[in-house]
Amino acid sequence: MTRRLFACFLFLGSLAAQADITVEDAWARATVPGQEVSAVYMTLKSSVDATLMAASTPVAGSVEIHRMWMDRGVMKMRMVRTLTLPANKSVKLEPGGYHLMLFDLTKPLKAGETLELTLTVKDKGRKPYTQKISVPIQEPGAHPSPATH
Ligand SMILES: [Cu+2]
Repeated sequence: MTRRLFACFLFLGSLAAQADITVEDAWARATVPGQEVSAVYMTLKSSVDATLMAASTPVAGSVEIHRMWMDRGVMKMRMVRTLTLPANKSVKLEPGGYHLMLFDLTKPLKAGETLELTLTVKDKGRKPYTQKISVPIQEPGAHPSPATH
């Protein structure tokens, strides 16, 4: 890569930032007709201390970061404003734990298709930047899950 091209990559902050966040095992839960909510799971790893600020997808009216947990045998769920991504530590979004909740789906999520997801991430000294990922849609049965989403 020439110096000039490299400078160009630095200038385009979002492109330069793409190396920082690794996304693995992403999948979205397939829906049945009439279902307007779903969830997306993945493992995130950042090379520096960072924060997941938000997520969006063209197929949902809104996306929230949620956390689920068991409290004396009862499954509870709450929206969290942001998700901390400590440097070089894998943060799992999985059924029964953290997940991205999709609301007001504009179409059913069919297993075998993919959806585009945009993650908004912020780390120290840098403006929030976005990273686009492609998320495969799968039947929930493909993953052992203690929770409804
Ligand atoms: Cu949720």
